[in-house]
Amino acid sequence: MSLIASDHFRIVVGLGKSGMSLVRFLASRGIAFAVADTRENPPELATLRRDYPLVEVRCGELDVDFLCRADELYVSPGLALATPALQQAAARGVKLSGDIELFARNAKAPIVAISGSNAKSTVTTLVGEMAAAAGKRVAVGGNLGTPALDLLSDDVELYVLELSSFQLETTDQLNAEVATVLNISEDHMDRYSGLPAYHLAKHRIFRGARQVVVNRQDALSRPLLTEGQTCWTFGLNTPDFRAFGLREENGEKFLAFEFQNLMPARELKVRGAHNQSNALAALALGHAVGLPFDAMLSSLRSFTGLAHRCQWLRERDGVNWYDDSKATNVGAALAAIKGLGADIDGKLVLVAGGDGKGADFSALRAPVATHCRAVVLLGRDAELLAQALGDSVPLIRVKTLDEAVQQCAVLARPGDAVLLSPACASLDMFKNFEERGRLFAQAVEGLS
Ligand code: T26
Repeated sequence: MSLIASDHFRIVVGLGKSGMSLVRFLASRGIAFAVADTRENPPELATLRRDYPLVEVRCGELDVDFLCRADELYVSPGLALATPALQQAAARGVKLSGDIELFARNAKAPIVAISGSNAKSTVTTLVGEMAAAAGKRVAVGGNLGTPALDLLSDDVELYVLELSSFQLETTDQLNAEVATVLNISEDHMDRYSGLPAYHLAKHRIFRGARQVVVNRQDALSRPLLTEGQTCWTFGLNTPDFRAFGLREENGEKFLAFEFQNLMPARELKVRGAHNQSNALAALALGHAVGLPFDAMLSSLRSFTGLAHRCQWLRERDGVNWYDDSKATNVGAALAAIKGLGADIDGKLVLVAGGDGKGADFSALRAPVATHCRAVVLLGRDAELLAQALGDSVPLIRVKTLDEAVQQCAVLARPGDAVLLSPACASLDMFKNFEERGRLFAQAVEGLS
């Protein structure tokens, strides 16, 4: 790994999980590179020093002259492209790229690419399970699980990738076999100038795609240009040509493709309209890459949902407890509040709050007023949530998750459900939403 300035020298900017996958990829191909990170002690530093002791690493404030030794930078999704040092390097002719761009250039099998503000992990997991059930050698990852570059293998027949807007910002040409933006609602407003900029980043997923899947009930999911691309759609209404949807027959709802019923919606183990929509999206994506319906339907029948995604924890004194820690934005919390709220006899006791990332919480007010007995608030943006919710429902402020669980146990009555669905990121108090969910579940388990 020489440090000679040349046309073929790369710098990995950001040494987390995906940064380390870039290091492994570049090293294995004999490509010269160095590593930079704005943090003094990035997460994978010890691993890098152990496995690649000769690679140069620069920690702390980014040095533009150093960055300009590279012809291409692979920028972490955790670092804003607007960072001045990156923009200065770009102005001096350095290309800003990312791990997904490098993946796309090297993948030999078709790619199913999935983005959206919500449900992308669920749909990615479903399509992966469908492909496996169909006997395909499938590799699943990206923004969930394994970083994309670690999936690359000549044995793989199909890649299924979950992609975030930040990963797509550094991707020029994904060339997916089929791409989708499942839905768009406000998220990450601390990193974008507004919804249009966030929308634009997500829609880069369609670049070079041969087929697209569109949500009929979300106009923002529709790519601007589809000439030459095959377009499939999904939605909860009745399907037409090239469309997946719900059809009612003799009072029973069926998942359906065009004019053919596929299976009764009640056979899904996951509840709520949004989960029917997720199943239809997965069917559309799987169908686009030629998966047979029998394998896809058997995967749908056995799917019980992801951890921390409206996950049932226990029943105690007639109260059911749910962990929806993965609800890191308003849209996700709305789906849970409306979905679970409509499904229970009693009311919801909601636990919400954390890092709101500049979100507008006002859309929560009406459904919270309808479905919630009380809301327990915690975290950095608890007061912003309190302002948005107003006096529509009793609000209880707490400092810790343990305290939240104690309060909920007192507030909830038989028939009610307690729902952790924060509408916020967890990073103000926790390592990530998984840790937040685990600690909630632990506290719930600890109740007598
Ligand atoms: O878990 C939660 O509660 C919420 C997580 C969200 O709301 O979606 N996550 C992000 O917004 C998010 C997380 C966005 C990552 C982009 C990337 C990562 C990977 N996770 C995080 C921080 C990679 C790098 C960094 C930090 C860097 S890189 C660099 S150079 N200097 C840095 C919530 O500081």
